[in-house]
Amino acid sequence: MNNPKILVTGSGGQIGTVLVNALREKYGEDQVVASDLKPSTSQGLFVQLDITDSEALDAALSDHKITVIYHLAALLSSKGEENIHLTWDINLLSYLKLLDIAKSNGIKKIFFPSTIGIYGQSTPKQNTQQHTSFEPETMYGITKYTGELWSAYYNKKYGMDIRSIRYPGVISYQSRPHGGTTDYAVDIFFEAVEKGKYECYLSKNTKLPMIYMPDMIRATLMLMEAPKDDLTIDMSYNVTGFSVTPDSLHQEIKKHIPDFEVTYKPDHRQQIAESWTESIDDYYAIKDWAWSPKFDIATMTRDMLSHITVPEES
Ligand code: AKB
Repeated sequence: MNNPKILVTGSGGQIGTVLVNALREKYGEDQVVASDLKPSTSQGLFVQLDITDSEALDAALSDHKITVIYHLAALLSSKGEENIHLTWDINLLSYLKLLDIAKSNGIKKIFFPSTIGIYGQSTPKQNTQQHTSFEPETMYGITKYTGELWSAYYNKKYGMDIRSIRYPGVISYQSRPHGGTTDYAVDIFFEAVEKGKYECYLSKNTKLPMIYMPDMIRATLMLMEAPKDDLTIDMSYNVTGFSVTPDSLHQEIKKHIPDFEVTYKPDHRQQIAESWTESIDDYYAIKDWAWSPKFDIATMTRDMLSHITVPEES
């Protein structure tokens, strides 16, 4: 494909903020249109867009002659439970409309992020395989799993080229997540630097798969650039960086901030986390597009702490 003209939906979120910059660096400033429900706070091409508004989406695609879509707009696992019908509308119905609008605009290539939230109690928790049991317990997980099935269906039936990764928790310093179950793994760093203490909403030994943002961006771009014939997964690729517990992150941060204290007060997110898996087998990503993470818990922690600074007193 010639230089793609890209639309990123949900560009104001944790991943969108960083992905838009990475895409602009790779393909050129004018090749990437960011879009979000909220007005943009940064430079560059931007369309303010409610993802449930099909006409506005259609107009944005044709006005900007879009050839590739990264569809990030979604409500995450915790926030999604507050209004499950709205979550269904935003995460799934809007995606289905987007697929049809993309198809009628001649756009075949789409990135659709899925999640470890598609797993449930019946999924083996260790080294979770690509092909396994899926009984998600959150509306977020249900919409993402159904979205994976629709993606595979459109790929087969209409020759679309929808690619997807099951994102683990993403740790980043550039932007903070909202409404997820894995948000603590970002918050803990900011609170360590800013306050020297943190109250965690998950219990001490709750283990979840994570990935550091630079690896997540690299994985996303690697998958989108991979030759189509090399891809053997039509739904969504398992990808991981490393697994952590709140305690292992605490101990790792303490190597840099010895007095850092963490207390535990599990809330409703504990149940969500316990329904997910602890570690992921990303065999197909390694085999099909040579995936390999660069960061582990130690190198990620050092890098995170080198980027977060204590806010100045006002
Ligand atoms: C969440 O916690 O909901 C997300 C995810 C793992 O998909 N970060």
